[in-house]
Parts: sequence; C-alpha cells; structure tokens
Amino acid sequence: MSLRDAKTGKVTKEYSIDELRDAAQLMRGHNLVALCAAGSGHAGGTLSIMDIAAALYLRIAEHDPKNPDWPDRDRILWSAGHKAPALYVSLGIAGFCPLDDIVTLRKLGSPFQGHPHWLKLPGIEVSSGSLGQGLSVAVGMALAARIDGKKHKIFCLMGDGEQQEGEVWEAAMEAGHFHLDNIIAVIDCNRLQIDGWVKDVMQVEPLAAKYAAFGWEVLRIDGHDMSQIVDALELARAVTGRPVVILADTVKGKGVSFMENQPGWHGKAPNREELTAALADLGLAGRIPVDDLLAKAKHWQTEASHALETHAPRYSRNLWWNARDANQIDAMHVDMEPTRKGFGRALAECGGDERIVCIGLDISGSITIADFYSGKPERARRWISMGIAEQSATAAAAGLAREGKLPVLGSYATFSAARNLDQIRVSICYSNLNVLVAGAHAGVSVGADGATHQALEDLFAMLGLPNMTVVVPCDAIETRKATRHLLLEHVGPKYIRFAREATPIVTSESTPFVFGKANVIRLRAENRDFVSAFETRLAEDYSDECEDLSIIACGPMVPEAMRAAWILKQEFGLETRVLNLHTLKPIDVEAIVRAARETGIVITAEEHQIGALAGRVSLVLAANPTLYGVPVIASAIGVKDRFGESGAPWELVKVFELSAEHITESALELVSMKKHAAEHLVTA
Ligand SMILES: Cc1ncc(C[n+]2csc(CCOP(=O)(O)OP(=O)(O)O)c2C)c(N)n1
Repeated sequence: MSLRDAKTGKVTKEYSIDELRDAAQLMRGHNLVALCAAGSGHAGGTLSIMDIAAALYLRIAEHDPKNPDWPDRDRILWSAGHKAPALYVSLGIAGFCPLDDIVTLRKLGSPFQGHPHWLKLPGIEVSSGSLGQGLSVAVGMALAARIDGKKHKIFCLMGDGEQQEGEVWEAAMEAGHFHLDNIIAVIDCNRLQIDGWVKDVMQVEPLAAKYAAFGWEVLRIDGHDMSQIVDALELARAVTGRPVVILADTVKGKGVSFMENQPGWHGKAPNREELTAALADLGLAGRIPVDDLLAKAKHWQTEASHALETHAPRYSRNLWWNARDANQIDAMHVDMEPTRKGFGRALAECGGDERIVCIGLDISGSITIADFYSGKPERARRWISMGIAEQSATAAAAGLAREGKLPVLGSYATFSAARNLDQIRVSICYSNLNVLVAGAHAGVSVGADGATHQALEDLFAMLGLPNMTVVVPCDAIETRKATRHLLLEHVGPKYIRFAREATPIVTSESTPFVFGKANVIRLRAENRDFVSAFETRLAEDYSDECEDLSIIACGPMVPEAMRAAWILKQEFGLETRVLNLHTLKPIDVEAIVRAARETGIVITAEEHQIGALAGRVSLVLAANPTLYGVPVIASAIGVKDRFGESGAPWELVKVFELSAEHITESALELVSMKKHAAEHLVTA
C-alpha cells in the first residue's frame, strides 16, 4: 500500500502507526507556521482533519509524488477547500512539493493559494473552495474510472457543516444509485462550523442513517485514533457494490489547547506568540525551524512586493492612500472602514420593522448580517439560520416574501448571487418578490482567500435579471444609506454589493444619496483632508465645467476615481468629472450622456470583470440619439477576463490594474488621443 514508484510498482516508503501519529503532529505544526506567516487562514478545521490526511497521503492512497499524474493513482479530493493548508502539508510531507515552501501560503504569486487550485500545484486533484461540490466531482471521476475499467479509488474529504449543501445529497444519491464502490468519502465531524455548533446552525445528523438510506456503506470512527483511521480506510477499500462513507468524529482545533472546540478559531491564524504556544502544545517545540521558515515567507513577500512596485505606474509623487510626504506629512489622508459595516448598521437600525426577517448562511459575523439581532433578543425569532445552503435559503426567502415578510439574505457575493442564480431568477425575480440579496466580500479586495471567494461576475447576472434592482455603494456611509433605502423604500427584488476590506470614507451624512441618480464629484482645492477637497452634487444639479474627462465609477472604485482626479489635476493640470454611479439599475442615463457629451472622454471603473458597468454605460452611449455625431472616446478599468488570486487586498488592486494610478494611465492615453484628433481636425 501507499507511496509507490509508478514505474516499478514498488512501495517507496511504509509508515507504521506510530510514524503516522508523529507525521500528523509535524504536519499540524507546519500548517500553523504557514497560517502564522500568511496572517489568515483556517486553523480549526485543518487541525481536525490532520490525522486522516496523514493516514491517507502516507499510507492508504496509492500514488507517486514523483509522478503526480500517474493515471492509476488514487485521487484525493478536498471538497472542504478551506482546509487547503492541510492539503499542502500532506503533499509536502509525502514529497510532492518541498514542505518548507508551504510557508508562502496565501501570498501573492504563491502556488499555495488560499483555496486549492489544481493548475497551480501538482498533486491537487481539483480546484475547490465553494463548499458542497467535491462529492459531485468524485461521482464524475468514479464514473470515468468505471468507463475506462480502472481500479483506483476516489477519496473525498468533506466537513459536517458542508453536509448542509443540497448538492452533497444529490451526489450521495447518484453514488448510491450507480453503486460507485470506487468512492470513499470521509467526513470530518468536528461538530462546529462558522456560526457555531452544527446542531444549532442546521442539524445534519443522523448522518449514518442518511447515507445508509442512499445505499452507502457507513463506518463511524474516532478521527484521531490512528489505528481506527487506518483500519477503516483499509476496510473501505475492500467494500464492493456500494460507496463508503467514513464518519470521523474529531475535535476542531485538535492538539492546541486554546483552539480546541473554539468556533472563533475557524478562520483565524495564530500570531507569533500563539504559534509558539501552539507548537509547545503539539509537543513540537524545537522540531520545526520556525524562524527560518518565517524568514523565507518574508523574503517571498519582499520579492513579490518589489516585482509589483516595479511594474506599477508611478508619477512624480507617491499619492497612495495615507502616504506620507518627505516631511512626514499625510499627503492623502482618509479614514477607512469596510463597506460591509454600513450594511450591518442599517440592519441594526431598521431591524425593528416587524416585516424584516434575516437569513443566516453560516458567515453571519463577518458579513455583518448578525448586527440585525446582536444585543436585541426580541429579534431572535426573525433571525433564521439556514446553514450552508444558499440555494434553498434563496427560494425560502421568496416564500417568506410571498407571505408579506421582508427577507434579507447574504453571503460572499459569489455564493449569494451566483451559486443560487436560478433560485434568484425564478423564485425571486420572475415572481417579482420583495427580497434583499446582499453580495458581501465582492471583488478582488477579499484578498488572500483567492479566486473562489472573489466575486467578479455577480453583477453580470444581477443586472441581467428583469425586475432586479442593483446598488453598489462606494463607502460604509453610502452602504448604510443604500441598505436603508432598499429595505424600507424599494419594493421588489434588490441586490446590494459591498466589500470586505477597509476602503476610504469619501461621503458624509450630508452627501446626497438619491436612488437611481448619480452624483458628480469634483476636486476643488488641495486640502490636507482628502475628502474635504472634493465637492459632491447630484448630477442633475450640476452644470458643465468643461472638464477634460469623466470617470464613471461604482463601489470602492469611486475613491480610486477621486484619487485619480487628484493625480490628474496635480501632476497634469487636468480637470476630471467623477461620476459616482451607485445605482447600476435603474441607471442614470442623463448623467452618463451629459458626461460623455460635455467631456468627450468616458472611463468606467469597476471592481468586477470589465463589462458590468462598462457594458451598461456603453449601451447608454450607443443607444442615445442625442450623441449622434458627438466624438466620445472611452476606456474601461476592471478585471480583464481572468480569475482572481491570493494576495493582500491592496496588492491585488494593483495586480488587477484597478488603482487610481492605472485609471490615470488610461486617462492620459485618452486625453492625448483627443488632443491629437483635435489637432488633426485643425490641420485638415
Ligand atoms: C458554498 C459556500 N458557502 C459558504 C462558504 C464559506 N465557508 C467556508 S468554511 C465554512 C464552514 C464549513 O463548516 P464545516 O464543513 O463544518 O467545516 P469545518 O468546521 O471542519 O472547517 C463556510 C460556511 C463556502 N466556502 N462555500
């Protein structure tokens, strides 16, 4: 069994039970060092799965680290993609990649992405991170093996909270129906998920009876008893005629006293002191060269930052947010707060309205939907936890709305506005029901979690749905106003999109926010306080000032557009009309047409694949007869038809060319084109 030379078929290394126990502890240690170096990631679930991972990679699975694509290898799928660091240390200890390299976890350019991407690292079988999909992929692989007459096994690792996804049960039914005895599923039953105990969030037990009812062989073991793990996996290999599931009872945070059974350690990394304490708890003090590894991580970061800065456009002064000039004076002072905070504030304020019902999707604290009920026990009966079940929850929201309630549901935008797209389309939009869908943590600025968690396509779908209203506010203050408006004033399907990272506050309580109407933002004077140097008016109250160009932006790209206006004025003497197009649907046609007609240059800026904002603006321009014969040139800032990746939020803003400096670069190009065209006309 186990690690083999694919060419000769010989076993290259055999691990005893004791060696496996020791390896699992060492893997836990390396896992925590990588998390510490990354500053983020999932400690709890990586520690609970580690004994199983050690047994699988080092003893049970037949694979060859030197030949990761060996066609007859066993496949190990990590449906629970957030446990990526446990996957990486498994690959490292088995010899697929250098164990020491894993310390670059979640950093820009690292193959060790926040969630696994099979195209980045040999040994990863599939990309994952959106829960509940792995078992379906396993079914596909198992069917392929059957068609090809192959004998290898497909292992699929899942969490117990993950069992709340309906897709898991579709796959369980399929595997049972097709008698896929080449599938061995392992469920890490640590009884916790993000919002608390699985039994409280959404009960999944009795899992044994459920899987048995779907035609599976069920084994239940202590997931930290190495002999039991090995025996169960070996037994599972021998089962014929039906798929096998191993329910492994585990402890979240296993091995580290202050992490065990603590929900707070689900998605958290230890700091340096906590790491030292954790390694001592694991009995690893002195066994891992922690300082060398952390130095390696630091070096990687330095190189990545250097490469990034070398390629970034730069002008004579550094005008980055809160940059300091040579006299140590804040050149671009702004306060920062995540837009998501405004969402929570509005829910806390408006939640007294008895019609409002908030739906939890197991990410309630960080997207701030929990602010609806926190400290307000009288709202508890209007807080409904649905667990990790975005599709059903969306249709349930439609049911609540049909009965006169005002449901609000939210998750990472990619799960609340993509995973459940057909439910939004048919149950909410086609029925024209009054549901507020919140797309949180949108855009690349989610950062280190990587591509699977960076919604960059949600607006295409939301804008394309009849009856849907779409608002993308620019800062926390505007998010609060927009949420209040959508909740209490607007009746119908509605989508609000906001972000995770702290971004500049560029509006105030007195800044106009009129649903469906754009604001014009103009730089008036250089001021030490960035925001007060600008004046904001409703676009319809604004008179043309013959600016050189317009930048039309939404969401956190509005502050970037304002900073670009500053750079353009200070460095190049150009005047910019910034349009804050917070409402994308219905769109302010008049403001867009005027900006185009009056300035002749339109640049759109969106933290999304190019086209949600750019496409809508282009349509407005192309379809407006008053622009016939008017010369307008345009460009679009946004993500250029590629997936996101891991990195620090502001690094990614640069990598994906979304910064004010990139907007400036595009503006200068268009201004020079406009100038040449004008000169050409004069000479002609
Ligand atoms: C479709 C989807 N919804 C939400 C999330 C966010 N999320 C990441 S981990 C997690 C909790 C998983 O709980 P569980 O399966 O029990 O794993 P464990 O507790 O072992 O980490 C959630 C909700 C996600 N990654 N995918």
